[in-house]
Amino acid sequence: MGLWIYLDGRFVNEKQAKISVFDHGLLYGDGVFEGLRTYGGKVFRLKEHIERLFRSARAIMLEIPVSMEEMANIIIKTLKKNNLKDAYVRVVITRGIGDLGLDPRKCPKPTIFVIASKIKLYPQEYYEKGLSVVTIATRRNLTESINPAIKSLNYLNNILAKIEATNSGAMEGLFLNNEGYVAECTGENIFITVGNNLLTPPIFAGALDGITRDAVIQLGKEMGLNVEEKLLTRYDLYNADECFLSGTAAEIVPVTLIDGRKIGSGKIGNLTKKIREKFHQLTHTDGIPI
Ligand code: PXG
Repeated sequence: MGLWIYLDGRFVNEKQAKISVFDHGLLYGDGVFEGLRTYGGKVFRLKEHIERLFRSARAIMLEIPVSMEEMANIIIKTLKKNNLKDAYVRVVITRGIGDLGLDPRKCPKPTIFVIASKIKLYPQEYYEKGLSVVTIATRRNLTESINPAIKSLNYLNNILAKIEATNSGAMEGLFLNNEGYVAECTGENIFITVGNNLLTPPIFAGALDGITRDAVIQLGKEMGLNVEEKLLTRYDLYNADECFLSGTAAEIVPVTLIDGRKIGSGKIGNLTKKIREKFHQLTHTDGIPI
C-alpha cells in the first residue's frame, strides 16, 4: 500500500515517488517548503501556510507554477486521497531539474511534491515533564545572509544546531542571533511568561514568522495577557516564570530546563497548560474542512 504522494501533477505511490539527482532542491537545497497539520478532518491555517510559502518563494525568486487556490486544492486532494483526518502535510517546491552549476535560470520547471503523513518530534512524556534546552554555539543565520523568515530547503543551520543539542544531551537547541539575542529553537519559536507578560522575540531577531506563534499571540491577548514581541537575552529566559516552544510539528511544548537552569518551578507552568489547552480547542474549531 503506502502513501499516495502528489508529485508534479499526479499521485504516485511513495515507492515510486522519486525525483531527479539533477534537481536543484537536492543539489543545492534550492527551494522552499511548508509544514501544515490537520485536526479532525480540518486543515489548520491553510491560507496562512500557503501565503507564507509564496512569500518564501518570492524571496528566492522562485515562481510557483500554480496559483494559491490550486495549491490549496492540491493539499486537500492529497489528504483526501490518503484518507487522512489527523495528518502532517509537507509541501515542497524545488527549483527543479537543471545542469550542474548553481544558475537557477537553467532550471525551467519547479518540482512540486506534497506528502501527507504523520510527525512526532518528541516522545509524549516531554509534553508533560518539559524539554531541556541548551544554547548552541552555532548562531542563527544572519537575516542579511539567509533570512530565517524564508522557509527554505537549506536547513543545515538548523541541523547543525540539532546535532549540537543532541551531543550535549538536550532535547532542543536554542539559537541566538549574531548579537547574542534569543532567536528561536531548531524548528520552533520560543515564548516566556513573566507574571502577566507573554514574551517572544521579534521576527527580526532571526526567527521564522511561525503560524503557531501567531496563534499563541492571539490566544494570549484573548486571555488578557500582556503580549509583547521583545528582544530577549538568555538572562531573561533563565529568570522567566515559564517557557514553552511553539510549532506546527511540535505544537506547544513546555521547557523546564535551559542550560542547566530550572525554569520557574522546574515543572510545566499553569499559563503554558492553559495556552496549550486553548490552542488544542482552536485547532479543533478553526480550519478548512478536507
Ligand atoms: N522555526 C523554524 C526554524 C521552523 O522550521 C517553526 C519555527 C515553527 O513555525 P510554524 O509555522 O510551524 O508554527 C518552524 C517549523 C518539518 C518540520 O520537517 C518543519 C518545521 C519544524 C520541524 C519540522 O516539516 N518548521
